[in-house]
Amino acid sequence: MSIQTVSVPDIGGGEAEIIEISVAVGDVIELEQSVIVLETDKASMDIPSSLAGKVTKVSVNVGDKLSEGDVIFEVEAEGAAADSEQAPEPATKEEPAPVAAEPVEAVATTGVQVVDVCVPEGAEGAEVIEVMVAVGDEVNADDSLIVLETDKASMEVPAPNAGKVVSIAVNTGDTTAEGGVILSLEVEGLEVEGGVDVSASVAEPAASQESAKPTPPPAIPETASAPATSDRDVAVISASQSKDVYAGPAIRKFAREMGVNLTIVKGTGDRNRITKDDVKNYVKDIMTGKQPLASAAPSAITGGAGIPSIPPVDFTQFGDIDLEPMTKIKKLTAQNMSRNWLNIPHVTQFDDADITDLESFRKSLKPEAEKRGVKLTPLPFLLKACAAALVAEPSFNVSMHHDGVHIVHKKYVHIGIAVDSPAGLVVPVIRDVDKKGLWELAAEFMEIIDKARNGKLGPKDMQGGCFTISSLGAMGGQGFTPIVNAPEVAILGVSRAEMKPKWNGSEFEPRNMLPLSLSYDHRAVNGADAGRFFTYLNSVIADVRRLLL
Ligand code: CAO
Repeated sequence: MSIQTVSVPDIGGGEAEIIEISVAVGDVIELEQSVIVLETDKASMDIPSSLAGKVTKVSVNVGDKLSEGDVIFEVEAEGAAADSEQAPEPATKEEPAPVAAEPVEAVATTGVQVVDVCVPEGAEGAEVIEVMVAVGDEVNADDSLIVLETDKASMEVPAPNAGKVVSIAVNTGDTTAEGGVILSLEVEGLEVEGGVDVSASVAEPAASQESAKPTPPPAIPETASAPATSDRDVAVISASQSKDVYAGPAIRKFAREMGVNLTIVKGTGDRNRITKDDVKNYVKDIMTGKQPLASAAPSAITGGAGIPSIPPVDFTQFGDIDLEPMTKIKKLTAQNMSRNWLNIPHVTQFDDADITDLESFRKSLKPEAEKRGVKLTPLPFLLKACAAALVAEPSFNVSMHHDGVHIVHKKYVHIGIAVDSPAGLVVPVIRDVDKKGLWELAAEFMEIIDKARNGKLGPKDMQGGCFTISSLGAMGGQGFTPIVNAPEVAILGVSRAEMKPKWNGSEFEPRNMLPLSLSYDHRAVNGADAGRFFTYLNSVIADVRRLLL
């Protein structure tokens, strides 16, 4: 027994990315057992082990870019017969490693040519499992045209040139014949020996097609060869690429770009193969809320919990019901609440603020408020107090950056107010609260509530908040746990004030106490930040003269 390395064999030049690793330290592997899957933008290939034995070290990670000779893993080899220099080639013998139709060689005349794209050598007898284009489609060179499949491999046949699809000779389910035409492309500005400009020679399409036919592709060697990896090669997907996902490289790449986990996408293609439309529809369903958010690809920040959805219930089996369509705002609120609840680790802290003095001050201002035409509820005072606390505790005026590794420190103080409107819950934002006086805030507060209740808020009126106040004080309740309005850092829940006995050091005194609950994003701030903010806030509410300090 000796420790030997298994390296990347000849993969046709260039680099390929590891998309799957099927071995781990301690695994006992067999000769030619698939150990990793490499992928370029056009091809996926299983890399088999050149050695049998026990894996002692894996030197690569998913996402690494590898090229020929790079070490994949070390193995305590059984016997020392093979070494990495004698690695079996990545494509298995039975699998075709076909090559796509070559682009037409530039030789003589130019014009509009009709180019037939033919079944690549080695792919005869394969089944057409997906036709990815339609007549009239404009394609770029290397765009995938059809997907062929044998019992061992799937392959995408790319366009040899950019052009327009003028006819398609195959259907899903067809079995391909050697050299058979797959489809014809109208290609512009091509120089082809003996080529005929079809725009001037439509009467003889056959001749045009014949003369413009691409150079036959090079033969596929009988024995296994290096996998097709050049840009114009056919993508070969081993059936073992992933036990759970049935999709071609182009779809896998597309899914990765969209951040979609293919294992949860339902394939509608032949034998449940995942098509590009399946991925697009999946994303569309997530965006429109048809698909539960929990099954989306896990984000870098959350780690993804994979929450199972609630099974559907037929309520009519329990009695009569009415089914009311949700308003747009209610649907959005439902989505946002679920998103915020699932993504943000909430902590909620409770306290009672003494508003005895604030209330007597507010009541003393009522005549003046009437003269000014504003209604002075406790809310404008709370706005002012929250702004002061955000200024005094800047570590709390922050947001989690969407990259998950930065904190955004804000030099502005914009505060949202949750308003219960006939259409649903909306949160208009009052800007620069710290710079505004009480009367100005009271007037603006009335104005935005009026806009909110009459459905007059624009998207900009509801953006940019640092913090939200949600008051259920007029309705009652002793406390609640509000949900943070992402990307804001926190939300203050305000419940109904009531007279309570408070110990003043020598006796119990009746004081008007306002129950407050502060929910915050524990990714962005710690309990200590929240504690300092909350204590300062309560001190300002208890003695509004502190706002002058
Ligand atoms: N305790 C006792 N009384 C209170 C109070 C409190 N915490 N807050 C307000 N009040 C009183 C007001 O002073 C007013 O009485 P007066 O007319 O005698 O002064 C009365 O209750 C009615 O107030 P209001 O509702 O007209 O005004 P507001 O400023 O308190 O609230 C608004 C405005 C828009 C915040 C509120 O109407 C609203 O829509 N709240 C819903 C918030 C919500 O749904 N949040 C979601 C919950 S989950 O996050």
